[in-house]
Amino acid sequence: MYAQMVKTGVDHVQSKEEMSPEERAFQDRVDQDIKIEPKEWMPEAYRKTLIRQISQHAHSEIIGMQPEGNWITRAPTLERKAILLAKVQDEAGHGLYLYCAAETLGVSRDELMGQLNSGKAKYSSIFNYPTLTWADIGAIGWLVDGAAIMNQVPLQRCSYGPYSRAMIRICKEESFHQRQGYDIMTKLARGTPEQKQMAQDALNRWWWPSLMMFGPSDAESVHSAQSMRWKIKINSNDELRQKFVDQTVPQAEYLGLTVPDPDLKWNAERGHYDFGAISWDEFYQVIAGNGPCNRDRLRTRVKAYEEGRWVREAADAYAAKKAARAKAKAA
Ligand code: BYC
Repeated sequence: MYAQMVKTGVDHVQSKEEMSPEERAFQDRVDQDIKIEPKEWMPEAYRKTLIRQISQHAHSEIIGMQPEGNWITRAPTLERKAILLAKVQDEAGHGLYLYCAAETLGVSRDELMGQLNSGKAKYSSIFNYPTLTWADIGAIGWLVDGAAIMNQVPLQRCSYGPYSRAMIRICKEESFHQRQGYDIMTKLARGTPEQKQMAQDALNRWWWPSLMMFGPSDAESVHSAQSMRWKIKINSNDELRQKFVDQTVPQAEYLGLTVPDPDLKWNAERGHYDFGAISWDEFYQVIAGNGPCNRDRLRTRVKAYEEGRWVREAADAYAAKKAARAKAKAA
């Protein structure tokens, strides 16, 4: 429905018998957990699927700097400000590792930036929601980074070497991000009744969008089956969403906060929490560009890109000068 670019999906997963000898040898390597490296042969759809996923991930990190950046000047203490600054800078770094990993697949940074700035590329739905109070910074760290870790820890084992190695580094930083968010929530939840209410309000607004981060249900997920076969994805969207709920509900209880879901309850038989229906209509609206902040996020990104043009031009001019000097010296 709102899936573009690469057509993979449940109906398109090839059996080994249907594969060419090259494809079969490739699948065998993936099955044996041998990493695929940039110069090696790979099916074109594998390459395109990786570019799609890695670049969407990179764009999410870059756009994800905006909702938190909004609070850097208003952080309540110098320490909180320094921590938030460091976190937002980490997101920029994650974006850069991921763009580099995507570039190893033969796509240029300019092309990827063009896709983001023109609104053609997707980035995580979660970053199209506003950060209205300081408690939102706590909720993002706790819930959004918590969801990101749930999704990204298994990706450290993905089949593509550069992506897998980027994820190892990113995950180390994400766990610090999650802890700083939970620390903010803990302080607020144990603070004045007004502060506790702020924390509850942030949980109310970020809970459902955080569950949507994992993507459509398995039955609706176009890419999951093929991506899991190639180990570009390790777990399905619903598996990770369930793990996230199971891990996060006790954390909310510890804070004395209420998860905004009347249908949430422990199911002893399944050994998991049952939870209420997700508003998929809202999710599809957000990823189609109609969330509360989509236009604002894109406008800010394009402005930052234009304002950085002189830096890119200066770097290019310096590189050209250096190359000309080296050539003259060699002659
Ligand atoms: N938002 O077949 P499906 C972060 C799209 S950053 C928007 O299940 P797939 C962080 C999907 O792209 C968080 N779009 O797709 C940063 C596809 O559309 P296209 C980002 C979504 O790829 C800063 C269509 O729906 N993390 O952690 O198998 C601060 C069908 O879905 C979303 C990553 O990117 C969504 N939530 O699975 C804090 C991790 N969900 O492309 C934190 C790597 C689905 O066909 N990515 N769509 O037009 C993944 O693991 C997978 O790409 C997803 C989606 C699970 C996100």
